[in-house]
Amino acid sequence: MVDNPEIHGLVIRTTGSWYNVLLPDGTVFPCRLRGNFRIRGSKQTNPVAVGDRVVFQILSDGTGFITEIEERHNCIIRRATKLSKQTHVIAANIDLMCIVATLGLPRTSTGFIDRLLVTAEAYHIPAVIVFNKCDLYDDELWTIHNEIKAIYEGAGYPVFEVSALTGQGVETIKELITGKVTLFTGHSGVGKSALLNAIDPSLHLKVGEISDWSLKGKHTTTFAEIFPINLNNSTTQQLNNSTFLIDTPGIKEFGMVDFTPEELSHFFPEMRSRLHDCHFANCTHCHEPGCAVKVAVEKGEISPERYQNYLNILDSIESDYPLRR
Ligand SMILES: Nc1nc2c(ncn2[C@@H]2O[C@H](COP(=O)(O)OP(=O)(O)OP(=O)(O)O)[C@@H](O)[C@H]2O)c(=O)[nH]1
Ligand SMILES: [Mg+2]
Ligand SMILES: [Zn+2]
Repeated sequence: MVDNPEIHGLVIRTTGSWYNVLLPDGTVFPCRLRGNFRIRGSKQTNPVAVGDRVVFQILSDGTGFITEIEERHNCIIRRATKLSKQTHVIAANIDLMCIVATLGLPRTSTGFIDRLLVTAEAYHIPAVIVFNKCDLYDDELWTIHNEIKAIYEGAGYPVFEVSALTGQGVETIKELITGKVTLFTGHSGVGKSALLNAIDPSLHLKVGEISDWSLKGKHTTTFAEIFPINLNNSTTQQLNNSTFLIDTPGIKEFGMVDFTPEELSHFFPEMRSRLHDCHFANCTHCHEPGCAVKVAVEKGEISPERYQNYLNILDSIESDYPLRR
């Protein structure tokens, strides 16, 4: 392989032991990993994820052979199953996490949103919340929506309302994602793939049939995939393939990794800004006297719902933290 040049590309899809790698000119090579390939830490079920930038060489049969994974700016990791030690890299090198939520069909809880937000904070990835299916809202759902929106905007997170069905709000999302690598995540059935199709109709992603729909969701998308997209609207510049969307399979529960119970409040921005006012440096904001976070909750400056979700996450990571050592 002496004269075989090294080529740099982007992993756009992984299936079994094959990785599809995209080159800047638009060519895609099916590649495999060198057999003895290891990435730091052996707990991960997948050494290479979509969004990874890799170096490969072309073999005589036209397939590629990945020799190197370039250093990641970040990646999102979740526990493979609830009590598993194994972890799974959902995607790497993400600029924006777009949490897709719905108030009905299925209903996304704030507890679930907060687990995703904490993960985004832990990996230093900016996050926004997009409520889809707004075409289904009646006055009561708009009231609930506006209450939830106030909670998250109060905590510093942008909240958007869209309908992949009618196109409402989609232009705003296009502006938001231009020039970025954006990961779309959320429960099955919230309309992640439908929203990607609304952003770029040429994607033709598979969307769940209405008739298949059940409260549990159906998992129409079965593996993560990254799509380079071109937005041909007058408000955005020509993109030179700098805009990428990552569609992911729906998740039911998000098993968090990589941080300790003591760190958790650092990942709630509205708590983070008050931590230095707690009496104890290692305050967990549950029962300690002189806790600035609890005072802020009592004063209505921190949402009681976010605080309760904090306590629930704290409880869950305290009970399974030993698993991860
Ligand atoms: N009324 C309404 N239905 C929508 C909207 N967006 C998506 N749907 C429907 O919701 C269902 C699920 O949409 P998908 O795009 O497959 O959902 P998903 O989040 O990609 O689901 P998974 O791939 O299983 O994770 C489909 O029946 C869509 O037609 C919307 O804005 N309004
Ligand atoms: Mg999907
Ligand atoms: Zn405290």
